[in-house]
Parts: sequence; C-alpha cells; structure tokens
Amino acid sequence: MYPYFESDRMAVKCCPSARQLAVEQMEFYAFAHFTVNTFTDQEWGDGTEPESVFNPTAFDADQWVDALRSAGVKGLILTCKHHDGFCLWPSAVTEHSVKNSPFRGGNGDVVREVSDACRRGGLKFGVYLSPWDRNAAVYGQGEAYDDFFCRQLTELCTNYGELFSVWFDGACGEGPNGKKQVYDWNRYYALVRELQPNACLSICGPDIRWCGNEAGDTRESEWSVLPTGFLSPEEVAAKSQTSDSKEFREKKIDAMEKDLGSRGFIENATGFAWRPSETDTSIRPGWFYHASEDGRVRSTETLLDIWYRTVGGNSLLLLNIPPDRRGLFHEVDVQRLREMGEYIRKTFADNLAENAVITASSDDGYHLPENVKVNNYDAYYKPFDGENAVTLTVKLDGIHDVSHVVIKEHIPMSQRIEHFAIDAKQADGSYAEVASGTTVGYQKIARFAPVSTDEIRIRIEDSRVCPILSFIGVY
Ligand code: FUL
Repeated sequence: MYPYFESDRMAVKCCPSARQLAVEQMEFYAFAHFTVNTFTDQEWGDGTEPESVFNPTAFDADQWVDALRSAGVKGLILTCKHHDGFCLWPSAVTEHSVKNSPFRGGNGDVVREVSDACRRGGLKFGVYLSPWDRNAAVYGQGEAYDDFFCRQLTELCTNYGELFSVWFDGACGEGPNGKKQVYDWNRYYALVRELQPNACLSICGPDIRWCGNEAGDTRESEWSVLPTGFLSPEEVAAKSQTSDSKEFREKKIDAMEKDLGSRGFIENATGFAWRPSETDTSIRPGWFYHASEDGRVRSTETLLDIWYRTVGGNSLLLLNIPPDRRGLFHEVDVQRLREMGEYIRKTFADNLAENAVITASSDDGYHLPENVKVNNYDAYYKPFDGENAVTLTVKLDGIHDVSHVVIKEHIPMSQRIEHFAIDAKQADGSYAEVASGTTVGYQKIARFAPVSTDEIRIRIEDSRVCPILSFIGVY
C-alpha cells in the first residue's frame, strides 16, 4: 500500500522489557488518591495541613481490594505522598506523616495495610510518590532534597514487598521556601532499579508513558514504539536526495500529540524506544474524594467505554477510586466496579475461536495459524518475512451470534500492524465488513452490532513489517 521506509524496519527492532511486558499483561489497574486532602476537601494541599486532620474512622483496605477484584482490576497504586508532603507511612525523615495523626493512635501505616491487603487479595501493589513536596523544608535546595526524597523512596522500595510500579508525577511547583526543585531523575531511577528491579518507572520515567490527558480520552492509533529523536534539518535535507519523501519534518515528541507512529511521523526518527501508553483517569471528577461528587460518579456505561478504548486499544487503564473520609470506597463506586466486572466477565466468558478451525492466506511453515488459539506468548502465527498483508479465517463450529473480536500482536517481537478489517460471512456466502481499525499492539478489542455467522475473517491490510499474532478471540 505504501512505500517502505528504513524507519519501519528500525522501529520493529524495538521490543518490551520483561518488566514492561509483565505490566502490559495486567491491562487494568487502579489508583487510590488518599491523604489530608480527603479531609480538607481539596485537590492539592499546600503542605500546611495539620497532621491531626488525617482521621479515617472505619479504614479497611480489604474493602478496597474486594471492590477492585470485582471489577477485574489486577493491581493498585497508592498515593503514598501527594504534593502536600503528608506521608501515609511513618517515614523516618519527616514529622509530616500518619505517625502524628489520630489514625490508629499514631501507630498506623496506611501503606502497610494497603500493601498487605493487596497481597492477600492477589493484587499487585505500586507506589505514587510525588517529587513535588510543599511541606519539606529542604525542597528547592538541590541535593539536600534529593537525599530526602531518596530516603523516602528507599523506605517504600524496601519495606512493602515487591512493587509493580513506581509512579512519578511530573508536577513541579514551589516548596515552602518559594523555590522550585530541579529533580535528579537519574538518581531516583537508579535507586528504584537497584531496590525494585521488576518495577516499572511510570510517567516521569522510561517504562510507561502518560497517554496525554486525564479525561480517559484515547487515540485511534496507539503505538508503543516511540521515536526518541529526529534528524536535524540538515540531515533531512541530505537524506531527501536519496529518499522517496522530500517533506521536511522537525518534531519533538509531545505527550499530547495525536499521531505518534504513522509512517510520516517516524520517517526521520533517529531511534526508538518501547513506551506503552497508560490512561490515568478518575471514576469521579476529582482525584480525591469529595462528598459533593457522590452524585457525579461515572456511569457503568461510560466506564466500560473507557475500558474498551484503553484495554481494547493498546493502552493500560489506571482508574482512580478515591477512598472517602471513613477510609472506604464509597457505595456508589463499589457498585460501579462490580457492574463493570460482571459485564466484562459475561461478555468474554466463551471464546468461540477455541473450537474453531483457523487458517491463514499463508504461513511460514513453522508458526501456524492455530497457535493463536492460546492466549500466551509461547507460540505465535507468522507469515514469511515481507508478507505484510494476510488474511486469517476463523471457521466456527456452527452459527453463533458474534459481537466481539480480540486480536493480540506478539509484542515480544514489537508492534507491527497498521490497518486491519474484520468480516463476517453471511447466509448467502458473501462477507460483510463488521469492523476495521488501525493499530493493534498489545490488544485490540473490536466490538460491533451482533451478527449471526459461522465464519469470521480477519484481514491484516498493512503492517510496518510482516504481522505476528499471538492471540485471536471471538465472542
Ligand atoms: C497530577 C496531580 O497534580 C493530580 O493531583 C493527580 O495526582 C494526577 C494523577 O496527577 O499531576
């Protein structure tokens, strides 16, 4: 369909690390924003809140975990310290923590209780530690604050078991002395790598990329392979004498950019990195709990729509559920989570592809189409190199009502697909197109009005280089 550029070949050399692959397979995990703000009705505390305000009356982390499990969530990231500087654990380097609050008589540790509850309930645990600290006296003093921050990071990375994510927020404002801090990111990263080698460094870190908004919006084409740099204008001019395209592009990567992977966008890239997208959004308008928002919890329908577009659109879903002043998830939020989980479990209970016969327009003789019946990365389907368009046919064991097709690329060998379409066979033997799209990546969930059919056809119309599939599901 298109001429091929060197950049396509370069991009597919880029694959996920083991820690990225593990987090990508979690698909859907939660955020809990909880601190003094919960009790002062704020979104951002200014660091002057007295510790005494932090006083949950019926704190129960198992209640959080049960609600999250009912939705099918696989992990939880807790705001151990937000911008106000209040620590939910008894940090040794500050007095501004739970140890000076009425919670559990000053002997409480929210991070301990939440991480223990996660482990009991089979959820992975991660930490949010805000570099911006509006309480710490040393904030804005360079190395003195980096030392302070690294001691807090060390406490969280050593005392609470294995972490799947260390989530660094980009916010950087003034501290109590009116100064901003220049963060020593490389020092923070090295510390986390040493203490928690399996944790992803998320957002302000190299492993997981912010999707670019907090509203739950997603891209039509989401790529996990991102350019790390572009040729200079002179280099582009020199290259254009031999290249097909003379169009000049000088681009810097912006998290909010819509197009991060078209051939035009990556054409003059000098390198690539695997940077999967994560969509962080809240079940309510705010990140923290406000009783005034009890009537504004997102509907199950909206939450499912976000789930389809993220988990089914090559982005991770990080959904925030803010605990209330009791230290519990509010009843409305709990109900929404349960309804989400029930719908997802019911919809994907029976994979019709398991009893189907799967064939392909071609294969390389080793990686056969039937391999896509098993949802893991042990085996995959692959055509010969150079075959960038293929058709897979899923012959069902009879006529069924079909409304969903799930496609997963074998991302241990990068992300390749650029266009696909799905057809259902009609009673008269002809095919009707029921869905089409662009990128697939970790997973594409195509949903369409139910069709009665005994055969589904998946046309991979174009790929950066030959497509490799690990899984197909039909529901
Ligand atoms: C932002 C913060 O300022 C918000 O309060 C929230 O924590 C969100 C996830 O990240 O940068």
